[in-house]
Amino acid sequence: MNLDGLDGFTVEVPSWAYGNSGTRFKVFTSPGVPRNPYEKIADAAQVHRLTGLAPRVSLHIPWDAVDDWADLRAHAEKLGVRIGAINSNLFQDDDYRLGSLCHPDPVVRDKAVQHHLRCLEIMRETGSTDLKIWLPDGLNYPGQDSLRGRQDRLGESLRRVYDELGADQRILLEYKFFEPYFYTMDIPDWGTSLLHCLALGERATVVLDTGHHAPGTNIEFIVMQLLRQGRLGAFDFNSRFYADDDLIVGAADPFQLFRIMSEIVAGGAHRPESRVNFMLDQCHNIEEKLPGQIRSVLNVEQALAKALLIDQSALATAQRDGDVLGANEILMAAYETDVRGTLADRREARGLPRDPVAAFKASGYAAAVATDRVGGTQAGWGA
Ligand code: RM4
Ligand code: MN
Repeated sequence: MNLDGLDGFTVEVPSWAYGNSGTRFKVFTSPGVPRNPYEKIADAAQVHRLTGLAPRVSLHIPWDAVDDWADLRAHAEKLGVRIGAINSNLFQDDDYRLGSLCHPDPVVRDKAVQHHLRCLEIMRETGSTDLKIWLPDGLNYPGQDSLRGRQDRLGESLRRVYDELGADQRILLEYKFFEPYFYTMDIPDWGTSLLHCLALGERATVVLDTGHHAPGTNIEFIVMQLLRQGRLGAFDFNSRFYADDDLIVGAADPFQLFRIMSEIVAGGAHRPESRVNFMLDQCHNIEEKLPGQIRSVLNVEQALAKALLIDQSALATAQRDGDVLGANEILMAAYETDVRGTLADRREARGLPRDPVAAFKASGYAAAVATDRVGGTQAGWGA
């Protein structure tokens, strides 16, 4: 089995996966949950230590705000990881009730723009290159605001941010079809995100969150189309049973994950030089958080490994010959190959545990942090 295509492949983990989170009804707490960004990064570093796959951590601002960014960066680097995408939080401020970058009041729009400019500074101080914008703006009622006016305001606000990007910085623009608003979101789909990116310039690219589509959406088609345009900047991997569930990658549909990775391989986008940032966007409410992250990272790797096994030349021949079932069988043969043993061998050869989840459980880390992390306030949504 040739899995050389896995070399250099990485997955970025989110700081918020290590804090407490919950449903709309209840936030569950767990012993040992980090109390600050330093402890979140320490947890993230464990995922990398055990999988060798997760060398970056995304931060959410202001949830992860610290006084000394250089110090946080040094802390991460000492633990063998780096600061990844900086996520701007536009949904927890009273001023943003009617929107942020699209708000009808220019004063509020300016506040949201300034928040992004602050995020760009944080990126400079932490060595991050990616500014990730998930826009929570939208409307609950027809007539509430001008659909068109909001797009114009969004374009203007984004332009102000884009014009301040440093040479090595880029914008990752996420879309989501509903929630927190239900009549419409202001960036509900990949087409809207792409149009804004095209208007901004080549350093603006689309983020595809696997949880942000209607049931039945062909996500791999979107992946292919964005890759064709050179505008797939990043993934936010999670699951989607009914709607955005922030569960473990591939929990609902591992075959969909494979189909997505097949388009990634076909476009050569698994290679680091493609600069597609394979991020997780998850919250672990009832399951253990670190094993949840480890499992997710491994699920992405496993789907990529299977996609790398597709016999591309046989597939091309079958497609050219119009061999409908033959072509499908070639794809399915890759999907149905059990790669778990080969991936464990590969880990072992690189000095990593064959079973990272079991190694985490055996390490005593969970018990140690549960003892150490007493006092203070556990991190969670809003902190
Ligand atoms: C949103 C979106 C963003 C994430 C927030 C917390 O639904 O997926 O990526 O930053 O949740
Ligand atoms: Mn997301």
